[in-house]
Formats: sequence, C-alpha cells, structure tokens
Amino acid sequence: MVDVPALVAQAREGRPRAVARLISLVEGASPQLREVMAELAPLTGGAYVVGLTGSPGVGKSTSTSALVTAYRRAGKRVGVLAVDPSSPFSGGALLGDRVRMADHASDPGVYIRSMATRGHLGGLARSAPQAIRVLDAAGCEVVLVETVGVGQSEVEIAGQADTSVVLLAPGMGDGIQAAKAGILEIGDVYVVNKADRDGAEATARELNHMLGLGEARAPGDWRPPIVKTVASRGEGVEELVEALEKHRAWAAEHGVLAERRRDRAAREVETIALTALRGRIGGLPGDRRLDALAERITAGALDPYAAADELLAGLTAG
Ligand SMILES: Nc1nc2c(ncn2[C@@H]2O[C@H](COP(=O)(O)OP(=O)(O)O)[C@@H](O)[C@H]2O)c(=O)[nH]1
Ligand SMILES: [Mg+2]
Repeated sequence: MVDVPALVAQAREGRPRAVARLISLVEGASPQLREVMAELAPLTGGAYVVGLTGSPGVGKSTSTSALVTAYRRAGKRVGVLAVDPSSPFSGGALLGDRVRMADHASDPGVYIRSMATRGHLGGLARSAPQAIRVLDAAGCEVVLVETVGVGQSEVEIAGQADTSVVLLAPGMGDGIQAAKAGILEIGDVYVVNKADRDGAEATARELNHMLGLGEARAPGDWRPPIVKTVASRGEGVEELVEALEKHRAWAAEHGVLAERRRDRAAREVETIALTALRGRIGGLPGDRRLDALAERITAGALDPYAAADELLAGLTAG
C-alpha cells in the first residue's frame, strides 16, 4: 500500500518521483485511486490548462517545448502531458518527444510525462483528466497537454482545456485533414507553424477562410487569432503566449473558463460512472437476471427496451 498523503505532500514540494508515482497510480487505475483523488481534490484548480493538437509532424512537441521555455522564463512551474495513444510505450514518437524535451530534463520547475492508452478504449478519457489533476495539485501553474488530433477522444481532451491550440503547417494538406477530424471547431488559438516554409501565408489564408474569421461576430465574442510560428527557432512563441493570455483573460471575464471547468468535471464524473455501470453489466452474463430477460425477449413476451429498463432498475436497486 502506498502512503498517499505523504506522496501528495512530496509532489507538492516538487519532487518529480512523487508526481510520477501518482500519475502511475492514475494510469494503472490503482485500487487506491479513490484515495488519491480525494487527497488531490482540495489542491486543484490553480493550473491553467492548455491543449495543443494537430496532425503528426506539425510541430506540437517542438511548440510545447518552446512554450515551456517561455513560461519558465516567466518563473512559472510547468507540467507537460504528451498523450499519444497510437504509440506503443517504447515507440519512436515518445522517444522523439523525450529528445526534444531533453532541454528541460534537469529543470525541477518542469514535469514532463508521456501517456499512452495501451489499447484500452476509454482509458484515455479517464486517465488524462486525472493526470492533469495530479500536475495541478503538484503546483504546476501551467499544464500543457499535447494530443494527436486524429481520434475522437484525443480531440475531446484538447477541447476540454482552458485554452485549445490547434496547429497546422504548410504543405501537409492540413486544412482538409483538420476539417475532417473536427479540430477546426475546438481552436481558441490557431498556429500556423513552420512559417519558415513556403506556403505558410497561403495556409493562414485558407485557415482564415475556413474559420470564417472575416465574418462579423457579436461584440464580446472571441475571435480566434492565427499566430505564425517557427517553433524550432522559438519565433512567434512570445506572440503565442500573448494570444493564450488574452484568451485566458477573455474566458475568465465571460464566465467561459468556469463553464469549461464545470464541463470538464462533468465529463469526468460521467466517464467514471459509465465505466462502473459497464463493469456491473459486464459482470452479468451468466447472471440469472439477464438470462431471464433474454428468455422473455426470445419468447416474444418482452421488448429489448423494456428489458433494458428492468435491467437498469435492478442495478440501481443494488
Ligand atoms: N522547418 C521547420 N521545422 C519544424 C518547425 N517546428 C518543428 N519542426 C520539425 O518538424 C518535425 C516534427 O516536429 P514535432 O514537434 O515532433 O511534431 P509533432 O508530431 O506535432 O509533435 C521535427 O523534425 C521538428 O524539428 C518549424 O517551425 N520549422
Ligand atoms: Mg509530438
């Protein structure tokens, strides 16, 4: 058994091993998960969560690293969560992230963690928000969450951030891909990275067009800015930080920040409850209740909806 309160206290002192241990408990769905979450709850809410998403190779990790540098310069403690469900644990992408993040490896004000789903569906939806909680409670003032914008749950994770950054790059056929993946709906700030390459201007124009940024908006509405960067050289990163700060201020002023955080919490509860429910139903095959209902359906005495109602009523009754 892990001494959870001691571990949390160490994490708050900024000890990376304690943070790592807590995230491992979260990822592994440890039996002590409840205790961990209860201990963390009063310590969360201080972190500004920024999601970065976009196609593979667009420059998310490079931009994340550049943002870490910028926030560190401002004296902030930073947490990074790199979520890449497509990569196996020892895979190339994760290794690549580590190499790029190596600049920050010896900085005690930065905590970096890669996460993969290891194949179980819904695992990411549960563990990513909880890992963010760990970093938040550990005292990270900014938490950067890098996700590949290709799957539903990854886009969802990015969309639940306080501020969502969508990255594109010239010459990747990105526009169409982005639209397909639905990531054009979630951006609060857009980045055209690799602005040192041909076509950056055209990509920004196309993006501007797709977003309908030329159209009039109601006063007070947020107009997502498009920031051009060369992340590998740190160019445009100050502008990006400025755009993030502007969005944060706007979101706080208009109640959007509080609303998003409530949404995020609601989704977390929903995911946990549905997982528990699925577990209880999944434990039913062979159970007489389900068998008896199935018997009545095949005999034409009951329809499947009415049967499901009975099943659920039975579950809530205990
Ligand atoms: N030319 C150029 N290359 C970049 C820039 N930003 C990142 N890269 C390179 O693009 C490749 C993919 O970057 P990475 O950050 O791993 O992309 P990710 O898959 O979105 O995380 C790497 O080789 C980077 O060095 C940039 O602004 N300009
Ligand atoms: Mg990456």
